[in-house]
Amino acid sequence: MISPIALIPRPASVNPTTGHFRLDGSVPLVAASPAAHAAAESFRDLFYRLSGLRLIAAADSAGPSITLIDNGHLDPEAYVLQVTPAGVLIQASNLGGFFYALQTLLQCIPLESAADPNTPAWDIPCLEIKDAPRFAWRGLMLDSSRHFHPVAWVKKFIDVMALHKFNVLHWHLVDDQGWRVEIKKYTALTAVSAWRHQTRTGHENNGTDSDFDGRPHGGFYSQDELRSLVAYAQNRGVTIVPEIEMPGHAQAVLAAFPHLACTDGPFEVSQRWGIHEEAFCAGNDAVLRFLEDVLVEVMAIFPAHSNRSAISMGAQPSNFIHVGGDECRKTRWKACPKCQARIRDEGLADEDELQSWFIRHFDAFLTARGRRLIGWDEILEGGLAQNAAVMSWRGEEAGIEAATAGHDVVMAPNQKTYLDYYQSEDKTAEPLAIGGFLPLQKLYEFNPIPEGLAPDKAHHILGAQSQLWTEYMPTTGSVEYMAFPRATALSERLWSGPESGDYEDFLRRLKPHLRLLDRLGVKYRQPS
Ligand code: TNX
Repeated sequence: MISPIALIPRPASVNPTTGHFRLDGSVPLVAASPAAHAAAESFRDLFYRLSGLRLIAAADSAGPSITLIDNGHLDPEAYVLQVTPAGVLIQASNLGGFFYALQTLLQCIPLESAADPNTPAWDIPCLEIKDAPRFAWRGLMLDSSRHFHPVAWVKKFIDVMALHKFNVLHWHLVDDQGWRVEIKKYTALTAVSAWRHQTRTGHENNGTDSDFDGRPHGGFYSQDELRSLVAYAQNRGVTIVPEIEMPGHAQAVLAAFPHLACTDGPFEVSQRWGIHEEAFCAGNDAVLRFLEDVLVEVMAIFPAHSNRSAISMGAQPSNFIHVGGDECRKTRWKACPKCQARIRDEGLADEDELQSWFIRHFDAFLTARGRRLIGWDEILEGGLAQNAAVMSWRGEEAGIEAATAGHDVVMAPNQKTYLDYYQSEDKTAEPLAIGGFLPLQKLYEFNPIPEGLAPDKAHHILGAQSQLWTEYMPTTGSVEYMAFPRATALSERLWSGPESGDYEDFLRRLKPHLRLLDRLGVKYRQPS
């Protein structure tokens, strides 16, 4: 019995034909070009974990095979997948395209139907699929500062992202509660800033001062680990965009380097949530040099790709460096002689313009090194260099404003994409979350192109992403529970476009998809 195929995200076109192709241990995976080979290797690894069968790799084959061939006429990430009784043929022009074709093929394989686990064989229905993504930026943001995530789990997260054809992991590596990147020049960042003494329990807004768990928490990624993750992601079509927060969300850094603050300190790596008053001193040149040094090492870990003007993400390292820019309270700056002197010397109107000056400094620094700055939408306030890109999180207005002004934009509106919001209206039935209510269906109906944006500016919307802020996700299991299947719904909007698909049909296809997540051990929330 061949089960009906159910693909997520829905391909641009699916053409069923007659017959089936028998996949068993004798069928080689044939890849000639380096891009095809890299995609095939990643897939072999994934398929083995899902099915127990290690496909044979080959450079050519005379008999039935899964063959990957280069087709330079296809766009990056696009693919053609043909299953005939004689074999499987995949065409693409880059690693992403090959990998996505294999992911789609995976969803066509009725894994449950293998009769004998010792000699597995599956009948894949014949078909032809032509597919390409609607948006270039299909992202998830992971906050590994509020809670640290082990490298092995980050790899699992990348695997699950890749299964959904997500191609950007925006990695929030720095915040008040912990610094997670090894920086060779400033070892105190990992000796001190990566560790907090304990963590707030319960909700920040209704807890008391005694609500702390009394357990140290922390960790960091060595540069070697980060490089291996960049490569791991790249081989699965995923670009990692690192985020180094400035000038706010800096308390963990200030715990190790108090002289970079406006006031004397001492400061501690924060044990609680919410917006903090501490920030880098924007009037102190030592702050600029310190962050430049950090960015130099970050750029070396997350190297640029050669095609510097291209937006095309996925299967290549990131040209973008995210500098945060959100929620900087300027209280300290108002009372700081150095900040006030900077405002005077640079002819700035106020503290808002000081933040804008600060961000422009780093925009120039990154641009001079062939990189592009991206930041949360506060970076728009006070003006922004044209090349910089904006992540619209406080609703969609900032995205509209930025795109209208000619900036590239990634949509991340909190009410529509924040996965730290509750999944049910009955909050007592759910694990503690930050607040809000964002059900599966709302993500399924999310349109990355904001209403009210002039059609001739829509090309500035690179795509969108969901955010996994982890204040209230203490374990990797809780991240998985909050992420899936809501991110599954988002993946379809980003790959297939806002026009396609109705929710009931999505729910039907979601069932077999969740069985794949089961096989990967993802602790998703059962859709109600
Ligand atoms: C706001 S969104 C923040 C984060 C919090 C999040 C919680 C943004 C740029 N900043 O620091 O974790 O809300 O939802």
